[in-house]
Amino acid sequence: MQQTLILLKPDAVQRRLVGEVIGRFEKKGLRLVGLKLVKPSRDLAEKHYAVHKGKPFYESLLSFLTSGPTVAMVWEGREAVAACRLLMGLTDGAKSPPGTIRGDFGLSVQNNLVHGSDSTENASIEIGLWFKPEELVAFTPTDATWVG
Ligand code: D4T
Repeated sequence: MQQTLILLKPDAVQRRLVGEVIGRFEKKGLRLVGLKLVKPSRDLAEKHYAVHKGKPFYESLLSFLTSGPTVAMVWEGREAVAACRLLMGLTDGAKSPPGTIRGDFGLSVQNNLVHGSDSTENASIEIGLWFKPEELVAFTPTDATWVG
């Protein structure tokens, strides 16, 4: 079963969209196996966005991610990485279709509310950055045979 790291970035928390966005992942049928509120350090933000180091938006992106509380979560389910990316929509909120999280709640590229791992390999690395193994709780949902 795949796992993926989802962040509700500081804009989602400041705009009081946490419950709304978590509800979308829940209703999709994904199962929550890790959840915490974090004020990311510069070191954690640098590691998380290491792939973007040197790009023009890198410093601004780090300032944004470290600017306030972020909800870090691990969601599990069949094809969880791709399923979560589809729920999130495109990077640019203005170009993201209605019905997606970014399409419904934003116009910005940087302040795009949510992060989701883009591959199973990166999910594993990112989960290791944000969570200790003992912070993840495995369980079998009672509706597993119905939801998939
Ligand atoms: P994340 O990684 O946050 O889930 O976003 P995406 O996977 O959709 O997009 P990304 O990796 O290309 O970009 C990471 C992060 O940087 C911001 N960004 C991106 C930005 O501020 N300016 C830009 O020009 C781009 C391309 C938005 C998301």
